[in-house]
Amino acid sequence: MADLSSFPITKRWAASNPDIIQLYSLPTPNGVKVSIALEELGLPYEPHLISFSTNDQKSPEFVSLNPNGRIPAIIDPNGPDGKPIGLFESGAILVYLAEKTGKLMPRDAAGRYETLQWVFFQMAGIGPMFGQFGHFFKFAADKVANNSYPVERYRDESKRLLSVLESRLKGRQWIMGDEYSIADIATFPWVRGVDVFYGGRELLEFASFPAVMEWLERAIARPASQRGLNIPKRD
Ligand SMILES: N[C@@H](CCC(=O)N[C@@H](CS)C(=O)NCC(=O)O)C(=O)O
Repeated sequence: MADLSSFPITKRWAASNPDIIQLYSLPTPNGVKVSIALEELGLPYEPHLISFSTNDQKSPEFVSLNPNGRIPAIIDPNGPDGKPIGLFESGAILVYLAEKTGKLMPRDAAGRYETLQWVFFQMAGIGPMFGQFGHFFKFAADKVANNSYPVERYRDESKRLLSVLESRLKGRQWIMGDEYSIADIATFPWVRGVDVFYGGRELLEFASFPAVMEWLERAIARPASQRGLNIPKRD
């Protein structure tokens, strides 16, 4: 049986099966990337709910695994060289899982770099910009009631990013063509989330991005997405 005692997070969120991947998360756009990938890959794992209502993500135990105090994070007891590894940053976790299994990423070098390029596009562009849009449009709307600039700035940048995605998806089933990959898994939860969590569908003019909308529907409909979108279960 794997010994995870060197990871202080396991003192607060105990592993009932330390031989399988431990996932510390919440079903947010960044969190579900990892549960969806794990479901797609069929890897056994144990989800632990990190609750924002009790600020679990800032607790010393959680921060011992992710010093940035944000979900998702994992421990894989069977990491490189058979040793346990802890990881945070959803993009890094997706790349790790793809490389561990040889799935969800093209095998050839050029296809691999192209996939990484789109994963980074999500991590550096779509995630942060959609997140700021949601913050000003929904969560801090009262603070910017007399200043339309923040919502306009992030609305315009989000729409611009959606148009980049639209051009990429026109004539393609998935971001990498016929092959479903971690680039799709990184990206679709954010496009869904900007609608479901922030109510931004109209303001971002979703209807003007038909290829993105069809791709989003296809991605959400996958059985692994249906499961992963609700893992870990909220209280
Ligand atoms: N770049 C990070 C971002 C993680 C992130 O921002 N997670 C959010 C949830 S989607 C979070 O933990 N927020 C809690 C907080 O900021 O305290 C990743 O992709 O893993």
